[in-house]
Amino acid sequence: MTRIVTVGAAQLGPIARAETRPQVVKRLLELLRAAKSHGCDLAVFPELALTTFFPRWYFERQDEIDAFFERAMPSAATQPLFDEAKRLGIGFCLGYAELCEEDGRTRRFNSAILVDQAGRIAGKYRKVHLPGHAGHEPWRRFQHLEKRYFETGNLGFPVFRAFGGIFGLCICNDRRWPETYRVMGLQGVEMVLLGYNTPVHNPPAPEHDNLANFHNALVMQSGAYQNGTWVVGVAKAGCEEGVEQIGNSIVVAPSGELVAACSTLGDELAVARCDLDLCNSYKNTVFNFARHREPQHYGLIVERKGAVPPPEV
Ligand code: ING
Repeated sequence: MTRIVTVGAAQLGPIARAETRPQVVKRLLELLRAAKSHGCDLAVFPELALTTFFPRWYFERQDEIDAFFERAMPSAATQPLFDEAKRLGIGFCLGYAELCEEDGRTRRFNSAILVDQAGRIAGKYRKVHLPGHAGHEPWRRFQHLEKRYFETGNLGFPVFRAFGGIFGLCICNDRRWPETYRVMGLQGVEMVLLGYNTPVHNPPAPEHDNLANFHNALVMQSGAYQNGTWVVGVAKAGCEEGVEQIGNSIVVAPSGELVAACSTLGDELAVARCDLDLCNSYKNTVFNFARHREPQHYGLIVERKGAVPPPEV
């Protein structure tokens, strides 16, 4: 029996700083209902999907920063999303800023959850690769202060059994690092879900700006193919508080092929019917880790490079 999961990439256009949680949740509900009407088993929302991408600004007061965080999940603002998803029998993936008390202290993470069709939280992830900088850097056109506002995720890269398969979560910059997919690939992941807020302009490397969309697709297509997994990447897109963010939300097959894409920079749903068994066409052949992968040799290559003196010139 084939294991088809119909997934909706639920891209969001800009979220203004002044937009309230209820106003944003209303947009999420519209996309969730559209996903259900298109036969989706789950809808994937972007990173930090409840607010504007606030790490673009330097804040000093903690109360100003904490206004962007959720103290519970579901929170009062997101309960309607959980209720409607359960009523419709559709799951979802949601990125949000998490504020919690853990190990006797207040913690803040850039987090994402996977909610199943019964409205239960089936998986949770906290962003590991926090890009940008920790201090105010006024030379930048805009800041990227994730290292200031979030701790590094402390949950690793787990995978979860849901929707009849093995699912994994990551967030934004995580998608640029091959280790992200490989750690989940070694756990047999069949579908990786991720959201992102990606400015077109990267202040430290403006020469990359024209390749922003190419790099976005490149990293997800390679991660998918090299680990025999589906990858769903969903943008918060458009000009958000004066910062142009890429769209280019996509669904990538284990072959590395793009099977669905958004074409606007606004709220848009791209739908794909994904056969999870297609993963085996790669996991059992080209990327059969048990047969072909040689981790015992990888460290030697690094050691040899370090130990061997440079050739006499
Ligand atoms: N955003 C960006 C991302 O990794 C970035 C940061 C932009 C890195 C451009 C490199 C180039 O897509 C987040 N939120 O990680």
